[in-house]
Amino acid sequence: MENPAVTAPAEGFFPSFLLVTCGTLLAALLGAAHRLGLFYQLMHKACGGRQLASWPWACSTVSGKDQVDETSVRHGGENVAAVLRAHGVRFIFTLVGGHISPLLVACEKLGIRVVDTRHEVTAVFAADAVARLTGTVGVAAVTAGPGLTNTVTAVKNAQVAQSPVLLLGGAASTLLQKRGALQAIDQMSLFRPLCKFCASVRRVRDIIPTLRAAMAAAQSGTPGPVFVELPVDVLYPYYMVQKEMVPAKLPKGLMGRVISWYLKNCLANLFVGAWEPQPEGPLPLDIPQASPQQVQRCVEILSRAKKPLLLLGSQALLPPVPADKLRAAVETLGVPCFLGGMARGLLGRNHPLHIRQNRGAALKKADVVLLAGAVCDFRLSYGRILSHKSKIIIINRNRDDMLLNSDIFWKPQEAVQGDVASFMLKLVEGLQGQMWAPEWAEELREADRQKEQTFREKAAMPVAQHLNPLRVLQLVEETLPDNSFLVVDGGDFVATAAYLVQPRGPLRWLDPGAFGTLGVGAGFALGAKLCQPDAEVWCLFGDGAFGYSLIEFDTFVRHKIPVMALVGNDAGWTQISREQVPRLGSNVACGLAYTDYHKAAMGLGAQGLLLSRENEDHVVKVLRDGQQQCRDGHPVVINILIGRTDFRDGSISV
Ligand SMILES: Cc1ncc(C[n+]2csc(CCOP(=O)(O)OP(=O)(O)O)c2C)c(N)n1
Ligand SMILES: [Mg+2]
Repeated sequence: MENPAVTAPAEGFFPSFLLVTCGTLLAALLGAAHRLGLFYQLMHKACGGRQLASWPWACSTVSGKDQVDETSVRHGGENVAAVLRAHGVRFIFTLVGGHISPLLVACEKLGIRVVDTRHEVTAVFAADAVARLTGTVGVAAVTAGPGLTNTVTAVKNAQVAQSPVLLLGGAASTLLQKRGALQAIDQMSLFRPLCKFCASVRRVRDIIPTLRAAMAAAQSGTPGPVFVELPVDVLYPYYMVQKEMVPAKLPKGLMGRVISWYLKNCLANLFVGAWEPQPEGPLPLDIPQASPQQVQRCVEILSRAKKPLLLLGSQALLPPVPADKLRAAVETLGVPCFLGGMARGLLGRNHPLHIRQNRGAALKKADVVLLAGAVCDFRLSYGRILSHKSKIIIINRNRDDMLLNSDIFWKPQEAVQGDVASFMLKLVEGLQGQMWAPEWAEELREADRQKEQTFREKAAMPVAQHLNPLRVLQLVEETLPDNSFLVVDGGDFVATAAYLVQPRGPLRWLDPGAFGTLGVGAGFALGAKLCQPDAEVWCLFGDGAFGYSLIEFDTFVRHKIPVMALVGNDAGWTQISREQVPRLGSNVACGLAYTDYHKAAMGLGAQGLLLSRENEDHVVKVLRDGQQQCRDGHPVVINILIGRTDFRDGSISV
């Protein structure tokens, strides 16, 4: 007797095996066809009209509604430029390479100013400055491989500073990737940890939607850099790509025919639908907002405060709220405030609500602290600077930043994830008519005055050699015009300036941000001057930091970008040596020379001036001379020989 339990599976096995095999095969075939773009091409075959292309799938009509027009000289670079223009991009920063030439030429044609720098990192720093100052996306384009690796520091800096930068990178052609092409590396893996959006465009028709998505991602949520890789074959015209991709002499035999079919199909897929009209303008942004209930709870906490304190950080200056609206809201609120990062200068110079010194002491005394875009990282001693007795309200677009070190060193009463400036406007609306006893702000101002008196005393003290940096910076503060932008790049000299020199308005102070990157100066200055050609751009450099930027005076000269650099030349990496010597007993690697940076700049075609003991009574005159030369259209370097003071003793640099 047959045992059904044994025979039944054997009967069903082969049909199911066949079914699975055929299904897998079909799925693989469909997948391959999809990858080769056969479906897309088939759909576009229905375009009608006389075929111009020599291949059946390459369909083109006389009316010009072409799918693959082999004769067209158009190229993907034009699509890139069209999207940038539709997003209001006015500048693109670059260091050229054959991989990206088409997009640069197309940008030039559309009136987007192409500014070529002497190092790719400068191009991205400049894009970062444009992003910060205009509230839009700053754009840089660099070539494949080393061009891109050279940008890494600036991209990371933009990520930490939450600056929306679009980095466009060249790449080997789609077919030659991972086959040993020139400058070809795995660029996506390099930028994925640095950027909030990374994409490699594989077909010309994908350029526009990919760039629109990248632009929106850069500005949405927590802003940051985005990366779009553009292989050469999506940027060059059809006939050039065909020449490179399809060998003139096709191999004989079946294998040859298969290869030839494959290559031609890849080419068709690259270009099919390339010039079909597509929307190019901005996509809607996704910006988190505080809920009315959260705002109401914060209103209640603040309304009961006796000694409230506001700390505004960089995020407060992000769009969509314009800086002057935020400034008005902060003034109406009437709470004394400290301004950090991009919020520096929000209230202009010497505003009665702006407290500048003794932040730690003020935080200890405050009963309610509003951290509006300020983060509990090293700048607030990881939250340890906050008092356990104070009620803390924190608002930030980024949840991780908002809760950084919370429940370890500090505890928020209200943590609100949302746009900072929009929240501030709603908060002020909710607190209408609320007043705080003037004694609190006056107490803080008095502490400021006392601290600033000690600065004046230190500035008047003689130094062993050269000029007292505090005195120089005091005179800079007195000379700095109202329409100026300050760019700062260096160690002790610029950290001292942060105490003594006040930015004249909102978005008029540019520093690297929490990444603390030396070398941002030239790029930031370039971006700032292009955004505000009528403003004066004053850059404060340490001599060490200036080394990164010096060569860009060539860029400033070629592109007629008259900015002024004040180099605090103490012949060393002082911020480091100040601690290294006493703690570890050696000045190794910290020494520089009193280099003639003004002469080096003159060699690059800029103007150079020297300030030293010889002309110490004429500091202001030399600054004014530099200013005048800038107004006459020249970039200027003032090399200021400075001596040592104890002003920064005790401040940490790790
Ligand atoms: C790219 C980079 N390299 C190194 C450092 C470490 N670092 C911080 S401050 C500093 C010294 C800066 O020297 P300088 O620009 O001359 O300013 P000074 O302190 O002498 O005023 C250094 C090397 C850094 N922050 N960034
Ligand atoms: Mg120095």
